[in-house]
Amino acid sequence: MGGGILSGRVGVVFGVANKRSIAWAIAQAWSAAGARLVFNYQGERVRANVEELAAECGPDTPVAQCDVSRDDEIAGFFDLVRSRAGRVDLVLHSVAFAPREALEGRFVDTTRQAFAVAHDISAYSLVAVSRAAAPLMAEGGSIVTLSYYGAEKVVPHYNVMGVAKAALEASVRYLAHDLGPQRIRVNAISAGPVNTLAARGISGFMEMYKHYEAHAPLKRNVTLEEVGQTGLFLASDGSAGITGQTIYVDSGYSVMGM
Ligand code: NAD
Ligand code: 0WE
Repeated sequence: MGGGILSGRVGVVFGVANKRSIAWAIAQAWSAAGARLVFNYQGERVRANVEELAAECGPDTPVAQCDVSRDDEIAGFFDLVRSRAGRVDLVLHSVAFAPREALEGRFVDTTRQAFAVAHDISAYSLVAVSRAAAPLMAEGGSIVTLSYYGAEKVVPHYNVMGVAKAALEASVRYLAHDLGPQRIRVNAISAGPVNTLAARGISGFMEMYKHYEAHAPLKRNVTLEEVGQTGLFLASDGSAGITGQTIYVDSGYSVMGM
């Protein structure tokens, strides 16, 4: 991996659950470009999965628990990153959660608790992770998160997740302003629908998938590899002048007015 465009860089990856995770697609692209990686897992349920995938990036790839709703786990995770890698150049935040009921009924019925949980895990966690990573990013670097069109326009049933993604995209801009002087760039990828664990449970997901095929300019859905390659671009010096942005990887769907 000596000659890759990310050789010598250390990347921290939040959000791999299985091989279909968007985080895994981006991690594979980073690893193939020569980055050394550290992975989180959310809890024991996905630990073995993540350990197995991480080993594909190198035999000593560190894997550690980090529930991003817990400040103590974020602190402990970055202690481990410091001891195992000594530095951070890249951070991938590919984490979202809202209670299932909140994605089923009407947005107007969102409870205070569901609103708080969705924003805590899906938006605030980017702020917390960025603050913990920044002291290790002494030579600057790139922070990448994942968003979705429901941040900007109403997508039926996306509900409180759309509001949380709007907060996430605004957080990207404010983080870009704060961390820019340290040469840390912060950007979001707004991906079209991808058939992952987080999407599969959603009723009507297949109809939405077909709707994109019918209406997006490219007349197809995006692939995990395409999202991975944009993640690689945003991590690399090829995007050195880009920060605070939301980049659409959606077959062009978001430009359509009808
Ligand atoms: P996924 O289920 O593979 O990934 C979601 C991840 O979030 C999982 O790894 C899960 O463990 C993690 N997570 C949830 N709560 C957490 C917590 N408290 N602490 C730590 N980790 C936690 O699904 P995905 O589709 O790859 O989702 C990744 C990101 O991509 C999300 O931000 C999602 O909103 C975004 N996204 C997905 C799509 C899509 O259609 N799949 C489209 C656009 C954006
Ligand atoms: O961000 C997402 C989904 C994130 C997500 C998924 C779940 C399912 C299981 C967050 N929380 C939960 N909670 C659960 O209990 N996407 C962009 C995928 C997605 O989800 C939708 C979509 C799309 C696209 C929900 C409704 C409408 C469209």
